[in-house]
Amino acid sequence: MRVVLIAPPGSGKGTQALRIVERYGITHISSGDMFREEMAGDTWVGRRVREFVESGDLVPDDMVLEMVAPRVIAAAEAGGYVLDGFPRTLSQAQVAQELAADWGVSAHVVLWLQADEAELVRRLTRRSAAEGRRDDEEEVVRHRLAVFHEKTEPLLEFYEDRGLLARVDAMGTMDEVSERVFGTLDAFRDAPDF
Ligand code: B4P
Repeated sequence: MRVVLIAPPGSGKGTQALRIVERYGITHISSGDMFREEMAGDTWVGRRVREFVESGDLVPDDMVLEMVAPRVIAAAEAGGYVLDGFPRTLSQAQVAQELAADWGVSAHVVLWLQADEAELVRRLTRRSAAEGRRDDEEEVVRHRLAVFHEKTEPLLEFYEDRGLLARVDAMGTMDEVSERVFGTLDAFRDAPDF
């Protein structure tokens, strides 16, 4: 199964991705986790992306694609993937679609998690207090949401036009959201090539 998960910050993208991995036995690819690991290791990549991540801006497309593309191909060969946080711009989506088609690893479905903005801010500021992620501070969260509206929301139409989009209500508890996610993905289980 090959799934793309797109959602505003705080909607439970990373949370639900881990549950999808557990249920369907596919590989989790989180661009955000990759960048945080590079930052924690103070690598060359980590030093370059830090200013973008901590201010809530997007990392430049070429750096993202370089990191994600080989992992997507490897994961598809190993049985499938859930892409968590990628693509996030129209140009990432276009390049990803061409590459995936060339390699025969295109996504089966794009899940779009939706939640009220006030709830998103509440969840992330709670995580900020618990984990101290700098990009979860309220001011940065509001900037990340603005970036999401401007840069990522156009992907809604991109995937809708291609018949890949499935919207999921991300309000409620994590278990309630998982039930809706699984309800959507289970329907694809009998599709060819799954
Ligand atoms: P991400 O790591 O993708 O950031 P995120 O949107 O915060 O997702 P996360 O998975 O952590 O949070 P979730 O909603 O699950 O990216 C971080 C940064 O990396 C970006 O800002 C950007 O700079 C860079 N980046 C990443 N990918 C990029 C790309 N493709 N292009 C360019 N730049 C890129 O969970 C949030 C909180 O809510 C958690 O504490 C969770 O426990 C809680 N929660 C979840 N579901 C809940 C529920 N139902 N009820 C209550 N709480 C819930």
